[in-house]
Amino acid sequence: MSRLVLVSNRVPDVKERVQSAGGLVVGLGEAVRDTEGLWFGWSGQHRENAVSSDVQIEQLHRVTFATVDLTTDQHTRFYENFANGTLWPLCHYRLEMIRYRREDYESYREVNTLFARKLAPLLQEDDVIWVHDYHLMTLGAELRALGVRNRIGYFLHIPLPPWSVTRVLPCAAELLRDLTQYDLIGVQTEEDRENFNSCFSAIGLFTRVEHFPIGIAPEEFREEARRNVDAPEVVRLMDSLRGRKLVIGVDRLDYSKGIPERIKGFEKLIRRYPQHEAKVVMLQIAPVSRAGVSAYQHLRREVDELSGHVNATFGTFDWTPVRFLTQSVPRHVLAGFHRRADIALVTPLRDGMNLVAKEYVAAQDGDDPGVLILSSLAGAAPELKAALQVNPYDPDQIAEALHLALTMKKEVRKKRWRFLNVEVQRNTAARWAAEFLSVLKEVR
Ligand code: GDG
Repeated sequence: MSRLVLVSNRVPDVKERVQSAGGLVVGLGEAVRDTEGLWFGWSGQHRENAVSSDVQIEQLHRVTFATVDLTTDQHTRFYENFANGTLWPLCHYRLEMIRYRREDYESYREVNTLFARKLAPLLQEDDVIWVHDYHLMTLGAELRALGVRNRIGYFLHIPLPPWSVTRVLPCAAELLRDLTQYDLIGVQTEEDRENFNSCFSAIGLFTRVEHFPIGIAPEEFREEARRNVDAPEVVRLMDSLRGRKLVIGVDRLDYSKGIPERIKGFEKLIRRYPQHEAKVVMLQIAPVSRAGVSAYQHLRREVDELSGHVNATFGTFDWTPVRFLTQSVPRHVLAGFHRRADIALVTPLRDGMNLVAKEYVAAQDGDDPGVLILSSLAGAAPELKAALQVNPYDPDQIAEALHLALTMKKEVRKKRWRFLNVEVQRNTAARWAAEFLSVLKEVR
């Protein structure tokens, strides 16, 4: 059986390797579980001069983890500036937020070249290589230039806009040309697939693109939620609510997630439907992410201000309407919170998929489930049609959906949840990985 080689910007850190974390790690972890695997990527360390640094190798069961360091300059230009300051806003349709500098793009190419040079000597003839995400668009072409003839697949976890938007990026055609060196490109949705094809046809090239919506490990998450429904932190949260309904949001603190619009929607709910005043609490968990990028610092201030404004306007001495947390919550506690929450508010302005929506569904008690309010612009929307879908740019729609959810009869909640749960159970992370790899193995 051939070996599977995974390449992603970050490889799971030591803690994540033994306990399951997010969907990507779980999905890929399951994909390598029954085969021998190599997982290659950045160590998470950056130092002044890493050009001559060796590959660090660690073995865990049948998986070899191979990591390299980046220089401080590469970390800034490749990771913060180009990947997260140029490609991320472009792919999330936020043209006004794009910062493009040619030096940053050159650093992006340089890091992809470095990855290829360090990875190539570790490869065996029949390895199947699977490269992940927007940090590594040109890695396939760099490996080909070094003579690597193995099958190489690529999966883009975030959306890809159509050519009319993508062409804004000065190096778009170059990146697309390099992407055609992959044997198969996987994306989350049918729409992303069509967009990729529109981009390739605009530059007169072709490569195979298919959509493979990513899932979670639903059984595992449901068990985690069940086990932790009375965990000390969950009990403390419930006590603090004093019988009020709980609306939960869980997102990296990222401008693609629509957190300000969501708080405005919650504010409109209280204004428009006074019957909910002092009867509902919104808990927004938003661990700080990419704090080195200025747009993220700005967002932090905006959410601070908005939640402070709602609390100062409507709060009473014993009711704080919005609780905004920027610290990460342990996964098992999160699972317990989800099971207890009456509503999940998942309203990204754009999202490749959005695993939180699926985790919330998996965590519910089928006899008394909560309601999922989901952005129609999340990649999960085509699968999760039984959610209350809203346009995330419209706080009025969010307010109406919240009111509907807060007053929804149990029978309706159960019926909607059953439809959602079928989807979440059917399309697991393991299945996602297996389907991508089976198509990759048959192309050419
Ligand atoms: C990218 C794409 C695509 C969040 N806060 C905490 C925490 N989380 C976990 C969630 C979930 C994961 O992080 C976030 O995954 P998402 O899919 O929601 O979003 P991105 O991070 O933007 O992921 C996205 C995904 O890749 C996979 O392809 O779906 O569209 O943008 O698992 O639960 N986990 C813990 N504490 C937190 O405070 N433990």
